[in-house]
Amino acid sequence: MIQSNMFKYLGILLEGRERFEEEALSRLDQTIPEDEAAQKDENKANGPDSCIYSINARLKKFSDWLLDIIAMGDLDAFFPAATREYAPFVDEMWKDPAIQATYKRKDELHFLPDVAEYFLSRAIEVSSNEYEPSEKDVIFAEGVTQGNGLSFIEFTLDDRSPMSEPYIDNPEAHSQPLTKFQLIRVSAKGMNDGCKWVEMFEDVRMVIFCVALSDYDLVGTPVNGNLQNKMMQSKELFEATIRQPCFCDTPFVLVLNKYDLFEEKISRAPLTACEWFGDFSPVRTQSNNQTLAQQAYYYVAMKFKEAYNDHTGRKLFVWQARGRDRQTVDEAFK
Ligand SMILES: Nc1nc2c(ncn2[C@@H]2O[C@H](COP(=O)(O)OP(=O)(O)OP(=O)(O)O)[C@@H](O)[C@H]2O)c(=O)[nH]1
Ligand SMILES: [Mg+2]
Repeated sequence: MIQSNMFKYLGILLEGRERFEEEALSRLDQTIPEDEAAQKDENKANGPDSCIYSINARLKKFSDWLLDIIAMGDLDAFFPAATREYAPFVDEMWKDPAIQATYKRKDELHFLPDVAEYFLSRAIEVSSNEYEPSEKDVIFAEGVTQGNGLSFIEFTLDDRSPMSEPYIDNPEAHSQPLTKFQLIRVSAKGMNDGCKWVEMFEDVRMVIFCVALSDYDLVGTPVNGNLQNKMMQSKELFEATIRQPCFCDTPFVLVLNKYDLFEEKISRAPLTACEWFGDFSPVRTQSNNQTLAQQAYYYVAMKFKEAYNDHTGRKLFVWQARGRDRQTVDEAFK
């Protein structure tokens, strides 16, 4: 998955490079005075024009090949099988000044995830036959949770609060067994498929619904050909889940994840980009020390709480997390 994704990221960069090169060259054309342009036309045989986004002929050949494969939807037929063979190209490409210049404009490459650099900059290591993803690599990898299947993990958590347990006075408190938890992961895709098997979960003690806060201005994968905002997709799934008759007595916890990305983008992309959040109006007063991100977070939490309360008459527990930061996830579980 990590190896195939690396070629997907490279493809997005190469497509961006082509676009930026075209734009830059056409701008150059327009700025060249007429007499020079006439001379340039005569000299065309001397080779193509170039700019900072241009790559050498060998890399261009590889780029054309990869982009063709991606356009045909054949990436999976080649990768990860051919990863090792093409790793030197990926490495060379990533280090090429044209790709680095393209990467500098990553904000304009909407489909390029922030992990692209993390993996592309280690192309040789990641492509080796001996490559064993570290825990961090797995946390950073995309698509690990995309299957429709269910998966689960069992864990214990020291959920005894140091405030309520007299730790020092009562050393026996330590020897009490910790509560065991079983976390079952249900992907959004699985939930969308009619939810027939959701009744299997009738006896779960709690539903943890996870939403990426940073989805508010993103477009999701089209459902029945319709493009839809990712936060709206989450809202619909949330509403469909809380309406499941088998969850009528089950408490819900909402984890609002990707707070770091949310914080980073909220000042450049307004929260109102999502139609559900159309009436968000941050307050800026001297007595209000909350940052824009904090205010936006509380507003989003409130929207979900309202939706939950309207339907169930109960209170929704909301927590904020940054999935790459273990501590915030542990706190959410506690
Ligand atoms: N910055 C940041 N990244 C996160 C956080 N939680 C998970 N990720 C990253 O999100 C990616 C998970 O990717 P995907 O498998 O595409 O899942 P997703 O992005 O949650 O969901 P999709 O909308 O289906 O793409 C990995 O790169 C994770 O490291 C977070 O709180 N902050
Ligand atoms: Mg993703």
